Amino acid sequence: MSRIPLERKVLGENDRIAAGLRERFAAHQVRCLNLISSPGSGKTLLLEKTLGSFRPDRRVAVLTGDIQTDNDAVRLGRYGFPVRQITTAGACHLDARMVDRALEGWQLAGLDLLLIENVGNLVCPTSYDLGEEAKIVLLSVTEGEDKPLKYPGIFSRASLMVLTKIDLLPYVPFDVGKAVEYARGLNPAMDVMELSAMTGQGLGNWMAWLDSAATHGMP
Ligand SMILES: Nc1nc2c(ncn2[C@@H]2O[C@H](COP(=O)(O)OP(=O)(O)OP(=O)(O)O)[C@@H](O)[C@H]2O)c(=O)[nH]1
Ligand SMILES: [Mg+2]
Repeated sequence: MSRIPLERKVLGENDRIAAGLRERFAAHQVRCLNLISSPGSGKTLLLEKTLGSFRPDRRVAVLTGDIQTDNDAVRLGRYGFPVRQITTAGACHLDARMVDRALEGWQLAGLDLLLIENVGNLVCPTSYDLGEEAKIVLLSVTEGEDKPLKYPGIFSRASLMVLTKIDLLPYVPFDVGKAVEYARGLNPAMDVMELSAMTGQGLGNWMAWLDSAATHGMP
């Protein structure tokens, strides 16, 4: 009897559910984006600034993953858009089943854009398809420019790399050119942008990218 390694079995099941989600998103023309980064790179603050700059009638919702708390959903829930926390009880990533369950009761027909903040982790979330149209990787300038070399999986699969916290560039040794070179060495087609959610620098580019992704699909 052949033994299928457990990980492959789990991922196979995940892919099946993710394919169902992708079909539902397509049927309702919902663009779904999966934000992935190390803990603390600035996913939630960027999403807060994003929601804060949307018009109140924008058809957007957010799912946010966390191992333990609902802190991020509390932060994101202040902007008047539907937000749900997915607490993974120890798991280091979201999976498609968690997303499927979290969407229960939401009318996808009422949405154009679904933003998913994954659990802070640069490795585990990479292998789990959530039915998203694109993965976005955030890399803050405090993490070191070598991260694309050390964690190639996510940098190879992401459609966009957002370099965050650029307001801190005067204080930390981070070579933006090298970070981009390393990331593009893995993924030449990847879009790259730099921003500070704190000061607002570069946020216009992010909003334009998001609008374009929401309207036309991946830029
Ligand atoms: N200086 C500076 N700090 C930032 C910026 N963006 C986020 N931060 C700070 O970095 C810390 C972490 O930000 P979060 O948005 O919570 O990061 P996260 O990626 O959502 O974290 P997890 O959900 O734990 O993975 C907070 O103290 C933020 O205020 C930025 O652009 N500049
Ligand atoms: Mg967060």
